[in-house]
Amino acid sequence: MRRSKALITGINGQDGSYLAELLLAKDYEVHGVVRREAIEDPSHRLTNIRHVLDRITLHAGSVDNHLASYKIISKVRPDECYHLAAASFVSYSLDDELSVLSSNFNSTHFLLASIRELVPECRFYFAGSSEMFGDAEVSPQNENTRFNPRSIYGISKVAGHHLVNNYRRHHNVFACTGILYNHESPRRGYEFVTRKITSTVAKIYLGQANGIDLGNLEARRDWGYAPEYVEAMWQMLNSDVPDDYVIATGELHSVRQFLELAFSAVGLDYTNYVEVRPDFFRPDESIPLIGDYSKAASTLGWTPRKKFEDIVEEMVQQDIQLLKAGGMTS
Ligand code: GDR
Repeated sequence: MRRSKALITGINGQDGSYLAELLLAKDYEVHGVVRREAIEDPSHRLTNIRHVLDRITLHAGSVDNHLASYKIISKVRPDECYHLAAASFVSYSLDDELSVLSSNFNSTHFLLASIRELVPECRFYFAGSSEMFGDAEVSPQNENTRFNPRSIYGISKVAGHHLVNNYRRHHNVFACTGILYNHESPRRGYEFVTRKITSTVAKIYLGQANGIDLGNLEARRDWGYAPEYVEAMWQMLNSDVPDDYVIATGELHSVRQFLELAFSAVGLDYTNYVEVRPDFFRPDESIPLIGDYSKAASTLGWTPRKKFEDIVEEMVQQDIQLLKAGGMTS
């Protein structure tokens, strides 16, 4: 029997790399899209997928270029396409605003248009986000909650989601949006608050830093474990009907709780190391983003498993090992 073929955009990101591992374990032929500079310099840039490079096929190109997307889809002819590449840091700066919307929206559009024309039977996963709910009107949120994005990033994800729905309804593409809440791991980017904390805790513990500057310690998030969230992506594309799903833990924790656990994992008291910087604060986040994943549980059989405390512990320990091995890049 022919092996199923999957194409992952953003394969070197946190989610892309875990998804590649999951699909390889399921005997997929795995293809990934990365920027040309990364292929030219794999030892420095492809850190998250270095261990599977001999088992996957990489394609150089930028998915916010229509011709590049078209060529890659035409060459690979995937059975499943997971579109994870995006500007994913929630920024409120004007410079970022101008590029985030067009690149996040266009990349989704170019892929869907290429799939529709070249491989209409290919199943498509779109990485949606809890930021689509933004200033949510209710808490917890589910698939029926009204979108109210508060950032251009959130707007770009709502726009992409509408496009996905349009292709599903009008062009018969099996396309799904996963509305994923924050999900973390030792492969999280250093700019996100969890990894910023665990990488700095490792540095403090090993005598390479003295403290950490943070924004609002009372900000709360629904933090899950990334390897489990990529399982949900696969389950969505392998169910009977295309649909959208909230993927979350249904639990809220504050940045302060994360800090406390991360520092205590190395026997330190966070209050001696933290400086709160009001200029790092985001606009008001009074109604918390917390996800109701009951549809994913009943339809896909997906549930979150790893506990918050264990995620923090794993991230701190891994960062200590990484720093000792000289592999920390930030
Ligand atoms: P988020 O993740 O914006 O929720 O988006 P991030 O880790 O950046 O922020 C989480 C919360 O922590 C507060 N915070 C800080 N955040 C950062 N980055 N740095 C700080 O110093 C700091 N201090 C406090 C923030 O205000 C916020 O409340 C992530 C991304 O992965 C998106 O791509 C994804 O769509 C959503 O999660 C779901």
